[in-house]
Parts: sequence; C-alpha cells; structure tokens
Amino acid sequence: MLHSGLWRSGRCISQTELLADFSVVPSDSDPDRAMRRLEPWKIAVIVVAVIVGLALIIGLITFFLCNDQDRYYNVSFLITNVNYDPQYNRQTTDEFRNLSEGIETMMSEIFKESFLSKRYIRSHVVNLSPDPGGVLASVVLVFKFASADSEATTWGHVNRVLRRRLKTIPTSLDVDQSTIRLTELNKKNGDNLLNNCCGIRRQAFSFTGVERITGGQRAREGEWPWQASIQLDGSHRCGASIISNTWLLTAAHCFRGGTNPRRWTASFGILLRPPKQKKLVRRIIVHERYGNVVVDHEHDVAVVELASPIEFTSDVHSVCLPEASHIFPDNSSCFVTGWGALENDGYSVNQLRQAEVKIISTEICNSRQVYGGAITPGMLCAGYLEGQVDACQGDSGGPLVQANSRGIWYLVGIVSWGDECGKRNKPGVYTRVTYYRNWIHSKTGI
Ligand code: 4AZ
Repeated sequence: MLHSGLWRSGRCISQTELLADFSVVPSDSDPDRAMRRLEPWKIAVIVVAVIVGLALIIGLITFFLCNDQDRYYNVSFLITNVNYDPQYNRQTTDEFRNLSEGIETMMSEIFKESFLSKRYIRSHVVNLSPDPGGVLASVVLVFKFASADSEATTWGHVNRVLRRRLKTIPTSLDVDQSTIRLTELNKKNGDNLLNNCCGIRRQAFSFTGVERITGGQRAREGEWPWQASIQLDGSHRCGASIISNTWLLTAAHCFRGGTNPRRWTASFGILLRPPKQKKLVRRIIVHERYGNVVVDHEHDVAVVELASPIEFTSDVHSVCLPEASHIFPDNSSCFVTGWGALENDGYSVNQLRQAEVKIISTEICNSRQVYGGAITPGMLCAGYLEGQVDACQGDSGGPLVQANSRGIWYLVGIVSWGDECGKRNKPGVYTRVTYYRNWIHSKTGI
C-alpha cells in the first residue's frame, strides 16, 4: 500500500500524525491551516450549532415583539340620561339589545379612531344594572397587544384613551366620568365572562357565498359553538343546540328510537370523531303533544338534560333563545348547520357543514304548490323555492340561527321536516322556537 506522507527520523509519518502534531503545538499565524486541522464533522457541528443559536435568538425576539395576545378589560360606568328599565335584566330583550348596541358603538368610536385602533378587537356589554343616578353598565373590552408590552403600560393607554375620548366625542349617552372604573382581567376570567354569554362567536368568520349542507361548505372550529350531536349507542342521530351548560334543545322526532337516557350521549365540536367534548345524558323531555298525530310533525321539540355540565370554551358554548314575542322577518337571512346527508337518503358527514337560507313567509309556504296548508303556527319555512340549498336527514334537531344587530346569534328554528332535500318548492320546515319559548322555560328554567 502506498503512503502519502513525509519521512521523519527515518520513518514515514502519515498526514494524520502530522495533524495530531500540529494540535499539540498550534500555529496561530495561519487561520487556513487552523481550519484544515479541524475534521469536517466538527465543522459541521459548529455550523449547525451557530445556525440553531441564531434561529433561537431570532425566534425569541420575534416572539416577544410580534406575538400578539388577547388582553381583556372590564370597564364600568354610570349612564345618567337613561332610566333603568326592568327589561335590562334579561340580555335577550330588545331593550337590552338597544342600549348595549349604543354602548358598544360608543366604545368602537372611542378606540377605532385612536392610536389603539389596530389593537382594539371588540366590546361586549355583559351587564346593565339599576342605579339611583341611571344605569350602571359593565363592558368587557378585548384588545390585541404584543406580549412584550407590559400590563401597566397597556392599561394606561386604554384608560387614557377611554377617559380623553369620552369627553370629546359626541354621543347620545351621558357618561358620568367620575364613575369610570377600568380593571384588567386575566385571560381565564376574560374568557369565562365571554364564553358564558350566549350567542357569541369569538372570531370573525367571513362567508364565501351561498352554500348548501348538501354539498356545501365545511364549518370551522368555533364558527357554530352551540352545535351539538346527539347519539344513540354512540352513532350520530340528530343535531341539537346548547342552550345552557346542562341543557340541549332538539327535535322530538329524534327519539323515535326511544328515550332511555342511558343509550344516548351528546358530543360537541365540529368533528363527530374526534369530538371536543362528550357528555352522558340524564333526562330526555319530549313535548307532551308530539306524536298525537292530529297534524303530522307538530310539536317537534324536545329538551335533553346532560349528566354533567359542559365546560364552556370559545369553541363550545350556548346560543341565545329569543323572547317569545320576537319576530324574525320574512326573507331575512339565517344559517342552518349539521352533519346531515349531502343528498336525500345519503350518509352523515364527519365535519359540520353550514348553509345560508332565507325565512319564507308561512303564507307562501302554505300555498298549494308548496306545502298546501301543512305549516302550523309552531313551524316556519326557510330555504329557497328554487331548491338546492337545504337541510337534510341527520340535520334534524339542529339549529337555524340568525345574528342580531350586535352580532349575537339567536335560535330561530329546529330542523324538523321537509319533502326530501333541496327540492324545488319544498323548502326545509323548522320548529318555530319563539312559539315554544314558554314550554322550553317550563321544562328547563331557561
Ligand atoms: C329528515 O328526514 C329531514 N329538507 C330533515 C330535514 C329535511 C328533510 C328531511 C329538510 O330528518
């Protein structure tokens, strides 16, 4: 074998030995040589270590400078030019909605035109209480600040803008400046306060046109947080709506398979498998007059009590129930959601779907070419006379919802029946929630 090397003391020494020699007596004057004495794997390790170190430093800097986090504040103040109305006691009344909308618009004007405009997310009135001087309002404010911003600094910014702009902007509400109290809420308390309010959707979701459940658009997590699936022996039977942490509202016809609570479970989250949460059922109450077939499909309503309370999160919480007197206008837009079939007699799907439908007047829906008089006062029609967009089998019991002017979602109907799915002149028929509002209260206390 040929050696490439030098002769020393009459013997041939290899390059490896030479390099070992250099490492004992280093020569600093030649960096090239110093590099050459490093083995390639060592160089690779050093390079990788330097890259990882740099990436870590850059990552940490971006995390602290650019990572925005939600910060919650509670602000309370006295409104002096409004007299307290007992209807403010319930969040679902028109009176509560009107005053809250005024307050939320005022908050929006305060922050949207300030240097905090990019940081301000939303405001939500959580309470209106009586006071000898007027009405005491309690509002949750949500901002997005960089994690690096100190709590004291951001609180100071919000407090200053709030007080300064309340003095200068024109509003129809007179706020007593001396009563303003601003406190920062920790994330857990802020989340809890908002998740315990009905009908709130925590993110803004944009819609991309009109879809149908049959072939329509998939819902995203948190988009319809009140949607539940009720399951018989572990398989999806019907949709349902969360109306409190222990009660669901659904259709009576879902329990044709029996009302033994031990065979029923409920799941939450947009996927049937795996769900976000699952609960056992304690009690099923079907409307007493359902199935006394004077009119087919009448009184198609039931409530389900859960064995333990749902843990409310931004992805799983309740929808608002309308007042019995509320009127949802004909032709107004609603959304129906469910895991039901994509076509008549098809299979259920694993991911929740949504479709935009319009309320059709009972007069039109009862006309000869539509349902010829089958629609009773406890029902309402929604969809399109041209068909295509509709709920279908497996969507039954699920919610038909509409947002009010504050962006709060109310339950309009419960998917009930229809002549197949998406057929011309055969829109979906829903149980009218306002008609059964007092029945729901009598069974659940809600
Ligand atoms: C059903 O059988 C069903 N197209 C639900 C809704 C509709 C039709 C049938 C509405 O559960």
